[in-house]
Amino acid sequence: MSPDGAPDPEASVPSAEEIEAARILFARPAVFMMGAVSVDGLPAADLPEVAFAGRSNVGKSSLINALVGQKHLARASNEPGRTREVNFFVVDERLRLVDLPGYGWARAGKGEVKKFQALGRDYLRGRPNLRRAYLLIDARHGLKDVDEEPMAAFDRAAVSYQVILTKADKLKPAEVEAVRARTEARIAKRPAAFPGVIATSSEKGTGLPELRAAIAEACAIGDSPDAA
Ligand SMILES: Nc1nc2c(ncn2[C@@H]2O[C@H](COP(=O)(O)OP(=O)(O)OP(=O)(O)O)[C@@H](O)[C@H]2O)c(=O)[nH]1
Ligand SMILES: [Mg+2]
Repeated sequence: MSPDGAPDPEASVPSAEEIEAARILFARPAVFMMGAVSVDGLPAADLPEVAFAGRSNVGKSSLINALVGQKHLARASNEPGRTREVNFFVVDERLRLVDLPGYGWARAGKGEVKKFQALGRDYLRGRPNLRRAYLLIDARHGLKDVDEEPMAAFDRAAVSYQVILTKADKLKPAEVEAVRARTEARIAKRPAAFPGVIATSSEKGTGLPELRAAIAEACAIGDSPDAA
C-alpha cells in the first residue's frame, strides 16, 4: 500500500523489510492441523487462509513444505492424486496454508476422484476467511486449457488468486522469464487475478521469499508479534 492509501501498482514487489518479516514468520512453528473430507468437516473460519490449487503433480504439497522449511509436513509424491483431503497447516498460530487435491489427472472421471476434487472446489467457493488462492502452474508447461476452468471459477466467485509457476529449476532462467511474461499477459484481463506471477522452485528455493511476503501481505500480517 502506498503512504496515501491508494492502490499501489508496485504492491506485488515486496520491500526488503517485508521479505525479512515474512522470513521470520515462516521460520516460526508450522504444524499440521487436520485434513477435511467434507465441507462439514472444515475447521472454523477463525484464521486467515491461503490455498494452493492446481493440476495434480504440479507441486502444491512440495511448495507448502518448502515455504515452511519442512520436508515432510505435507505429503508430496510422484504419484498423481496424492492429496485427497483438504489439508490445513497452521503457521505461527496466525495463518493457515491449505493444501488442496489436484485436478486434471488421467483418472479424473472416477467416483472417488470426482469427490475429492469437488471438495476442493466447494472449499474454494465458500470460504469466508480465504484471503488468496494460489493457482500453481508447471513452469515447463505454462497455462493449459485445464487451468481455464479454475480461473473462470475464481473470477465468477470473486476469489482473489495469484498464479505461481512451479519447478522453475527445470528450465533455464531466460526460459522461466519468458513463461512468466507470457503468463502475466494471459491473466492481465482476468477480473479476480492478482497481477504478477511468481516463479518458484521448491527444490532450489527460488521465489520463496517473495511468495512468503505475498502470503503475509494477503493475510494482513505485519511485523513480528513481539513488536506489539
Ligand atoms: N524439480 C522439481 N520437482 C518438484 C518441485 N516441486 C515438486 N516437485 C516434484 O513433483 C512431484 C509432485 O509434487 P507434489 O508436491 O506431490 O504435487 P501435488 O501438486 O501436491 O500433487 P497432488 O497431491 O497429486 O495434487 C514430486 O515428485 C515432487 O518431488 C520443484 O520445485 N522442482
Ligand atoms: Mg499434494
